[in-house]
Amino acid sequence: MAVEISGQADGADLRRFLMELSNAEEQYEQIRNVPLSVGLLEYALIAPIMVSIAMTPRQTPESPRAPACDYCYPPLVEAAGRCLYISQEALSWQDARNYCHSLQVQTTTADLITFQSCNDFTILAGYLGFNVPSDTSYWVGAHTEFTSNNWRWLNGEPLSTGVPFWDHRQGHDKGEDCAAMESGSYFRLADHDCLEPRLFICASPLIPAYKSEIEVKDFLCPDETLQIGTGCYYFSTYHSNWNAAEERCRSKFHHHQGQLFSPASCDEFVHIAHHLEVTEDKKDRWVGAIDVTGNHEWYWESGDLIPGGPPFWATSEPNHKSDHARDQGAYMSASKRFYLEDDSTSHQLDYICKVSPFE
Ligand SMILES: [Ca+2]
Ligand SMILES: [Ca+2]
Repeated sequence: MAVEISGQADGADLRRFLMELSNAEEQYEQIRNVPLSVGLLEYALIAPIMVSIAMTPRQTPESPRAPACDYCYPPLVEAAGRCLYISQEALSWQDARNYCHSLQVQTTTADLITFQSCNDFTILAGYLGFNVPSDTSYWVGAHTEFTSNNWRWLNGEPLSTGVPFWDHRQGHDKGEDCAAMESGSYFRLADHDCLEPRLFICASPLIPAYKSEIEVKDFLCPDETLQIGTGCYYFSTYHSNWNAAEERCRSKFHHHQGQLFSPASCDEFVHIAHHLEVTEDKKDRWVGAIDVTGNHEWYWESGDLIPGGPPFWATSEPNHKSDHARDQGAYMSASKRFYLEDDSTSHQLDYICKVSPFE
C-alpha cells in the first residue's frame, strides 16, 4: 500500500501510516513505498510537522482569516451585521428594487432591506446616524398591500405603524404606499409616493429567525395588575409627579418588587405601547426613565442606559433645556403613539408600574 505524503494527507491517514510504520514486519515494505520524490531523511523531518499540523484545530469562521464566503461581495459592505448596499443615486421604489435584484449576494440576490426585529432596526438606525449625510431618505422593503394602510415587509410579514419602526406622524398618507427611512425622524419610517426618486438600501435577504419554543410558565399577576406578554403591569388611574409615582409603585407593590416601568428590551416596550394603543388609553404615563445628570444622560431605573433615537424616543425628543440632575423624567406620550417624551419630574401624570408575578 502506498501512502502519499503531501499537503493533501489528513491526520487520520498519517496516524494510520505511522502506526503501520511502527510495525517492524511491515516497516521495510512501507519505507520502500514512500514516493521517490521524498527522501527518507526528508520524510523523517516532515512527518512530525505534519502530525502537529494535523492535530492543530482548524480555523473557525470567527477567526480573522475567515473564508471569503463570510464576507459581503462588493459593492455590498458589511454593516450592522448584514451585507448592505447604501445607494448614492435616487430611483423610484420599483427601480430601486430592480437595482437591488441585480446585485449578487453570495448564492442569491439582494432586495430592498427589511427588518425582522426592533433590535435589527435600532442597530441600523444607529449605523446610519454615523455614516450617511443628514437630510437623507432611503427606500426600504415595505409597502402597502390590498388596502391602503395594510403595510407589509417584502417577506410578507405584517408591519404595523407606530412603535417601533414608524415616525409617529407617518404611515397613513393617501397615495403614499412605499416606506423610507428618514434621517429627520431618527431613521424611522415615513410613507411616500412610490414613484418619487429616493436613495435606497439593499440587503441580503433575511433568513427567517429560528423561533425557539419558549416555555411560558403559568403565572399569576397580583390584584389590580394586568398580564401583558410575560410581565405584570399596573396602569394608574390618577396623576402623580415622577418621584411620587416611583415611590407609589414601590410601596403599593412592595411584595412584588414594584417599580416604574423600565422595559428590559425593545420588544417589551413595543408590547406596552401596542397595549396602550389597542385599549385607546389617552393618557400620558410616566415610566422609569430619568435624566440622571441633567445633561441628557438618560437611564432606566433598572440601571440600563437609554439610547437616543430608536427605539424609545419620539422624533425630536428628548429636548429639555434643564441642566439639573434628576429634574427631567420621561413618559409614554399618547399624542406620539406612546414613544417617549421628556418633561419636568414635577408634572402630574399617570404612570405605569412593573410588578413581579406570584412565584
Ligand atoms: Ca407620508
Ligand atoms: Ca420634551
